[in-house]
Amino acid sequence: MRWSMKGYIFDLDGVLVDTAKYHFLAWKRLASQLGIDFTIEDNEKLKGVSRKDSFEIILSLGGREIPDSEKEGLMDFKNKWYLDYVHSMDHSEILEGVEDYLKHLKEKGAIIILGSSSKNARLILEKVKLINYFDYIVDGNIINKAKPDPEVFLKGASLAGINPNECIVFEDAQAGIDAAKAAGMKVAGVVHSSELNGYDVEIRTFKSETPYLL
Ligand code: B16
Ligand code: MG
Repeated sequence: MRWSMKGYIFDLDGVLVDTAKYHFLAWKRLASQLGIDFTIEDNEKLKGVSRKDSFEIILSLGGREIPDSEKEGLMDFKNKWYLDYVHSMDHSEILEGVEDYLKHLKEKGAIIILGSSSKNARLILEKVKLINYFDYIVDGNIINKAKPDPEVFLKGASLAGINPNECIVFEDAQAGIDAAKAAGMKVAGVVHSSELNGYDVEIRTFKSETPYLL
């Protein structure tokens, strides 16, 4: 199958870099302080999900209720711990084959867009030195509705002045795949270990030749 798309939209966490492990460590620290047992399996439920929604999932796993007035402060602690990890990131944390693929797309003249729920996306792209590949960045700071709402991807297409059906989204999380389909885009499922459904093509690693067919 060969598709020639105009826009290539990349999720960040789990597609370009593996920051899920840092989210896990920071959430686990907060969960422990709240007396909630939070496992690596539970962490799968947070992939692609906004910070606020992630915290609600953790609270419900622990059967805990916390006044809304305290939630922001607790999420700020989590983000500070997460950023301690992010600040030590460098170029070596880019997932296998990603940079070669971005180079390939640039040479083809494709439009490269970031579509991430993360409010830390720009900082992470700068730390790993991928930021210059991106023509447009849509992140958690400029969207109102988190994945699986299609807003993040539709905004990317609209900034680039292209139609949704001219875009393919690379996603590793079910919420993101659902968002991309709801946007009317093609989806490449970047499959690590968890089960995903609803994508059009599967990619295990960008090192394989699969992406070059797109
Ligand atoms: P932050 P993505 C998502 O990024 C992560 O997958 C998800 O685990 C995280 O909760 C969310 O970003 C918000 O991140 O706390 O940095 O704003 O996969 O959409 O690139
Ligand atoms: Mg992701």
